[in-house]
Parts: sequence; C-alpha cells; structure tokens
Amino acid sequence: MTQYLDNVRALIAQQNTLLEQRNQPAAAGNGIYQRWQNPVITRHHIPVDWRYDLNESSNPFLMERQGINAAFNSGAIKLGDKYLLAVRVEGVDRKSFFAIAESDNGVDSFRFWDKPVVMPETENPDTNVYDMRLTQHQDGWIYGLFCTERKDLKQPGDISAAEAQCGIARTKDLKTWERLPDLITHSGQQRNVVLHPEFVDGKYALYTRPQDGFISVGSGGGIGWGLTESMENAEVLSETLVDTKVYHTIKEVKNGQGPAPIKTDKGWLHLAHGVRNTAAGLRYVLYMFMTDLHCPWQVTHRPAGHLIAPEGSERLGDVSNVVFSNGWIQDQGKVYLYYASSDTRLHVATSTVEQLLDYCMNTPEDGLRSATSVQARIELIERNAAVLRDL
Ligand code: M1P
Repeated sequence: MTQYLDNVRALIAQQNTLLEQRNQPAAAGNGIYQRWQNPVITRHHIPVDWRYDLNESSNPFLMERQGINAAFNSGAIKLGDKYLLAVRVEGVDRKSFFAIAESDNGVDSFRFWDKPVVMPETENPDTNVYDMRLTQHQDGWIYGLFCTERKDLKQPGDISAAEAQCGIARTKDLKTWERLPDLITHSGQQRNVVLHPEFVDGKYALYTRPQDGFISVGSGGGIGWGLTESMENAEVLSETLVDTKVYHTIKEVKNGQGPAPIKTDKGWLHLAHGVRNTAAGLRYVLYMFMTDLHCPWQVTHRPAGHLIAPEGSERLGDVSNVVFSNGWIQDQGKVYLYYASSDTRLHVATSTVEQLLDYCMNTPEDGLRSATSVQARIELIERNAAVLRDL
C-alpha cells in the first residue's frame, strides 16, 4: 500500500513539475507576433485523476485506465483576472469533450478545473463535440458555439459518413451550461460557426462555414455571414459570403473563421484558418483579415498569405501540417493568440492590437499571380534601398 501511494504521489509530482514550468518567448519574433517556447496545454496537462484509477484494489498495476490522446483547439476568454481556455480534450476513445483550464498570466501554468464540462445534450445526442468558440455577447451571456458531429443517417451503408452542425450553449461562468437547439441553416452542413459579439440591426450575427460534406466543403465553403432573431431558436435563412476560397492561395480548398473578431477603432480584426492541398495532404495555416467597423461582413483589408504556419515540432501530430485557432484574448491592447498544432497540443503567440492592425492594413494583398508578387517585392526592395545606403 505504501509503495502504491508513493507511486501515486510520484505521478502527481511529475505533473506538477510540468504545470509549474515557466514559459519564455521564443528567440526570434517577426515583428508581428511572438511565439512562446512551450506548448501551453498538452495531453500531459490533463489531471492525473481524470486518467488513472488511483485505487489499489481496483487498479493494482496503476494503469492509465482512461487515457487522453490530445488536448488542442481551444476557445479563450478572460474573466476577472483569469485567462480561461475551453480546451478540446480528446480521449483515447476518440471522443472529444470540453474542459476549462485557467492561468494567471495567459502564457503558462494552465491548470484544469476539477472536472470536465458537462455539456447538456439536445434530444438528438451528439456523437462528438469540439472546437468551441467563446463569445462574450452584448446581451450579457457568454455563448459557446461548437461543432456537433453525428452519424449521417442518410448514408447508412457508409460507416464513416458523418454530419457536422453547429451546437450552441450559453453560460455566465463556464461552469453551468444551458444547451440551446442547434443552429438551423439551409446549407448541407456547418462547422466553424462563430457568434459576432454585438447585435447587428438588432439581430444576432453569425460567421458560418457552409459545406456540402463532412470534410470536403464541396461547392460550398468560404466564411459566410447570416443573421438570426434569437439564439434560443437560432436560424439563419440566408448566408452571404464574407471571405471566399480562392484559387492558388492559402485558402484554396477551404477556410473558416477562428475566434470571434476583435473590435478596434479601425475595424474588426479577424483570425481564420486557410487550407490548401499538397502531395503530402492538406496544409492548414492561420491568416488574418479586417472588416468594416459598422459592416462586419465587408472585408476592408486582406494581407497576403499566412500569419502563422506550422513550424518545427508543430508540424507533426495526429493530423500533421496543421495550425488551427479558435481562441484569442485581447487584454488592454495585448493579444494572446492560442493556436493548436497538428491536432495534438496548444501553443500561445502574443502580439498587440497595434501590431495586428499595422500588419493587416499595411501588408500588400495577394495579387494572385507570380508577376504581381514580384512587383510588390521589387517595390519593397526599392523603398529599402535608401535605408540601406544610409546604414
Ligand atoms: O484536422 C484539421 C482541422 O479539421 C477541421 O477543420 P475544417 O472544418 O476547417 O477542415 C476540424 O475538425 C478541426 O477540428 C481540425 O483541427
């Protein structure tokens, strides 16, 4: 018994060492944002008592009975003085669930609350839930919009055929959740749906991602925009496209809104993911754009290419060559951008509203041809010539 308890203590001590590890900015930034060295959440951050049966009588070998496979795409919010993440935790059984992790500084020492979120179900139970976007709405509620996946019953012969829709829940404290009916749209499927934080024409506004299939967006796709009278029975009757897929760009195959946009006096800052195909499979990167302050469905600035692409060890994981973000926090002008790599772990990069505005407003757009890219680069070189001469 003593030895057994010593082993339990050792497990907890080992985890505490990880949780107490301080994070440092990575050596080189790029003037736009600063990556941090350590992932902020990994599967090893999941509490020991969520994974191990700690009773010698029922678990004499101290087995990890209910292992965790990954902890990644996370919604984010600051409440009071705490940075909170609604983490997508995936068990070894492939089921994802949400769990809240808390930190005092947003860059390290994230600790999970005592138990995972108990998300109520609708009368049509979810098979899998993931990728929650948290929006602190003008109406006083915090909404969590997430993907609910169920078997596609229209294709009973295809075991893998699934259907993605937008699940909706709301809370005041991230502890007690009220589940609302799933979003109704008139597109085939939906993923990456995000609630805009303010009313627009007295209605709730949603960024959508209409798609024909579960993985392929097919003829659909693009970041859409639609209004709904209520969130208690949310229905978007028509979607207009805010940001479309474009040939030979980082979002040629599909794209999706990341977290809810950040309001600035110059317009709304948006973070999104773009996907293109390669011989090695799909490549997911993060990109930004800005929309008009009064018409958030109208894009005003589109810096070319990606903001963040997978780098180094980020490139490898369950779904390699992926970065994905569904959470950022703006706090007194500082921005904490949480991004997951390769569907495996979560990182943070920091920036400021000022830097991200400068990036969006002053980075050239994609001219969509090699010749226009060369031209934009020559203009840069020529502007730099005078600086170099005077060095
Ligand atoms: O595997 C990469 C990502 O794939 C999906 O995103 P999208 O719908 O844009 O293709 C999601 O399953 C996401 O969770 C995942 O990170």
